[in-house]
Amino acid sequence: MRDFDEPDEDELSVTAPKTWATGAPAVVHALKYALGQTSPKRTALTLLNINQAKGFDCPGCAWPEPAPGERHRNEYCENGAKHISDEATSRRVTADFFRQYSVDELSRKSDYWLNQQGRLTEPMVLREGATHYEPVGWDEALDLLADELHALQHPDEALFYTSGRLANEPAFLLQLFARAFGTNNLPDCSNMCHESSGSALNETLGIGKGSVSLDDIYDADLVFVVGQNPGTNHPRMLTALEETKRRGGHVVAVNPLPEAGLLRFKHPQKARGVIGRGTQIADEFLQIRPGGDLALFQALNLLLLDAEDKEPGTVLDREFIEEHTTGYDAFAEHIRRTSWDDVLEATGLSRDQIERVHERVLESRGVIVCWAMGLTQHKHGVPTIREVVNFLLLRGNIGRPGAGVCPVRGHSNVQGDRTMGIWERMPQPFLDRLGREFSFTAPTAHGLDSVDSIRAMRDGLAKVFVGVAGNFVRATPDSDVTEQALRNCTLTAHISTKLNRSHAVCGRTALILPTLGRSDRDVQAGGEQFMTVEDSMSEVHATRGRLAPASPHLLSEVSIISRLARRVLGSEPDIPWEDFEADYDLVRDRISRVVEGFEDFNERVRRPGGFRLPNPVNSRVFRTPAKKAVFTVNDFTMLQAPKGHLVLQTLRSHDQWNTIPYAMDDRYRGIKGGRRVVLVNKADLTDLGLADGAVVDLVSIWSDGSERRADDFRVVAYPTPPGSAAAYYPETNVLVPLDSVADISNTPTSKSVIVRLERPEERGRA
Ligand SMILES: Nc1nc2c(c(=O)[nH]1)N[C@H]1C(S)=C(S)[C@@H](COP(=O)(O)OP(=O)(O)OC[C@H]3O[C@@H](n4cnc5c(=O)[nH]c(N)nc54)[C@H](O)[C@@H]3O)O[C@H]1N2
Ligand SMILES: Nc1nc2c(c(=O)[nH]1)N[C@H]1C(S)=C(S)[C@@H](COP(=O)(O)OP(=O)(O)OC[C@H]3O[C@@H](n4cnc5c(=O)[nH]c(N)nc54)[C@H](O)[C@@H]3O)O[C@H]1N2
Ligand code: SF4
Ligand SMILES: [Mo]
Repeated sequence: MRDFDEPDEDELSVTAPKTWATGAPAVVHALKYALGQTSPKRTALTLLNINQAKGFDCPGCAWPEPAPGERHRNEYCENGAKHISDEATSRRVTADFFRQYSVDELSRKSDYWLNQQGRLTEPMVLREGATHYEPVGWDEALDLLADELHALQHPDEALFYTSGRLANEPAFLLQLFARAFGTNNLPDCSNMCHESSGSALNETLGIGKGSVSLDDIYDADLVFVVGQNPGTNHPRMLTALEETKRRGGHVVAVNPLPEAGLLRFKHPQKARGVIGRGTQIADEFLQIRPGGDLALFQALNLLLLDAEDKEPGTVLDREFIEEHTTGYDAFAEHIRRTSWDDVLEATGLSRDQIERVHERVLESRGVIVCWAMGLTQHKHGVPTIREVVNFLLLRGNIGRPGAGVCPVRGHSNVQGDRTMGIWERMPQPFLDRLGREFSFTAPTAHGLDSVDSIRAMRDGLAKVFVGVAGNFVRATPDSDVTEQALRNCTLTAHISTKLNRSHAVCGRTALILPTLGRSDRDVQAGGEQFMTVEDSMSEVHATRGRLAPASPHLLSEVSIISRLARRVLGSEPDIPWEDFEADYDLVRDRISRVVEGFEDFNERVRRPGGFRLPNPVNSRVFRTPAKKAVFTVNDFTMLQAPKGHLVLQTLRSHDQWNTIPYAMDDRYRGIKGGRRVVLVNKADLTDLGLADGAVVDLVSIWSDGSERRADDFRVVAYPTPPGSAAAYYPETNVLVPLDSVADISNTPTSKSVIVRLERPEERGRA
């Protein structure tokens, strides 16, 4: 249901989607947003420091920066500039603000409005039974939280959620605290994001991370961009793909939508990009039906096997397969049974199109597959990614230059957080090393992920929720269920930079603990501090804020976690929390002893550009039980909606950062002034008897017979594949049933929600 005010949408207008991305207008849009948030001076200071070796890491996506010597003076994109301006805003949320608005009123405000109020400035508490948040001192706030944690019957009744904005040092301390307290309940945003990638890659290659570097992307002969919209979500990836093409490589885009950046790209930092027609990025665009990727890669694998049969010894990398893999025979036998009729139906593509791409594969020595949410957020996300790995293994495209797997991560440090131990299922050797280093026994039972955390709160099994960064209530599925789950808690506490809905939909007692952002200077007893992050390509580097903090009352995340841990744990185990708070080098020393690949961390991270974590896959070392890369057998599946229904994907607009819309526009898709739109193919509209511009409710159906509804969406005729639709997240999260998750990874199926479109006058009649 739509239960809080959103900007007036009478202004909504729709024009044809754009066929190119970036260029001069992008720069103008970024500056406009920046100057709407803060002064020209602060804007200049922030923009000059983004992604520079001595500045701070862009708090946007996890796409890597080029090596320090190769960086542009403005090494950021339009959206990076918006993300940082949003944090560096001069607007402030003060105690007066909380006196003015009750929690109930705040819970009716839109995500946009809440974010626009600015930076949080002092700790606030909502006492049991109160209607308003009130100011509270840091000591009292942390005592209160510590008391609630002590009052639990078991540590597993507490949940510690993180979002990928969190840098390495606080992430390491958070998981240390949670485990010393006695629980592995460390749900994170990754559970809803690339968990399917981690599951598939761990099983097949022995490590849940991507294997390629930026140089590999430049040098590849063929790059697949699957289920990803880089023009909006990883804009500087287009610069890299432009370089791939300049060096003679090719790009295949696989997407249900003709996303602007995939088609044509104009480089904003080069004169030819600002004036010229730009570079055509995709040499082939496969407009696939949602969920058709498993079928596509099975078809490509079948074509490779057939080609090898015709000319034995010329297509497959037999040596690699024999020496480094296992499971080939069962895989090959299974793939040979693939039916073309099924493939064409599942993908909506023609055999010609798939064969053209196959020809390109044969012509290419180095092949990389990049992917994001279009693969991971499906029921069959894990098998689909396993099939992508099969595809790469067949021609030895793992462990050599210009080839490999590239899951493109979302949040700037989401990969680093996992490396630091933020995972409810951290492997036992890590837990052992952690326990040895700090003289305690880490709990071994797996903790709860995001979906299971919601279930636990719903069922009264978890009672205290601590969120470090992020916006749990809006990031998660089944909004009504999730909101009730959080309201069941005795206490919810959020360590945040900005106001969001998770502060308003809260437990009986609630805390807002405001913290420094990436761009803020962080001075502790031991002097000025920096932190570190790891990008999507395993490059670890320093990030150092440069601005005066948003308020004198802010504490860093490291301080908050250390002070809380001291209160909760006392001296048992003996962990020097006070020293950690004073000097982050001491945290890094411990990381270097616990986390693999971080030897001499303090020294190496001070080198310009930092260092790259080794990925054993690149030396063809596979840490699977068989010590080899694993071919897998994946049952063919097809995603189909019953008659009169559509497969709805929930996705990001150009003007939002995850749960936070910055504006009501989605420029590249031609949408302006509103977000309650649903993009539907013209032929489907005709079949459904609907016209472009009609207003409908989106009603999702689930196997238990239950229905969920999101009201009043404007229909936009759009070139989506027949039978499918698209609408923005988080407005549509209410439609995703909590139990609708990907097999194995437990990731909500945000890209395949079965819906029907209902006119408001039909409400309740179906
Ligand atoms: N500006 C901006 N940048 C961001 C974010 C943001 O919110 N705003 N979020 C960050 C985060 S956390 C993440 S995880 C990434 C997300 O980056 P993306 O994964 O690019 O994000 P989505 O908007 O979810 O888009 C998914 C894409 O997959 C396509 N798709 C959907 N279903 C299928 C399918 O079945 N098959 C195929 N082949 N494609 C499909 C959609 O059409 C769309 O182009 O972006 C990061 N960067
Ligand atoms: N339906 C649907 N649901 C989805 C998705 C989808 O595609 N469709 N995508 C999923 C994905 S991929 C992701 S990653 C999740 C995102 O889920 P989250 O990561 O939980 O959400 P964000 O919107 O990134 O969180 C924004 C909040 O983070 C806080 N914040 C920002 N910077 C900092 C900082 O430096 N420190 C601290 N402490 N706080 C900070 C601010 O208070 C801000 O309001 O959503 C998931 N949910
Ligand atoms: S591509 Fe990503 S990391 Fe780079 S500037 Fe843009 S948002 Fe920031
Ligand atoms: Mo994400």
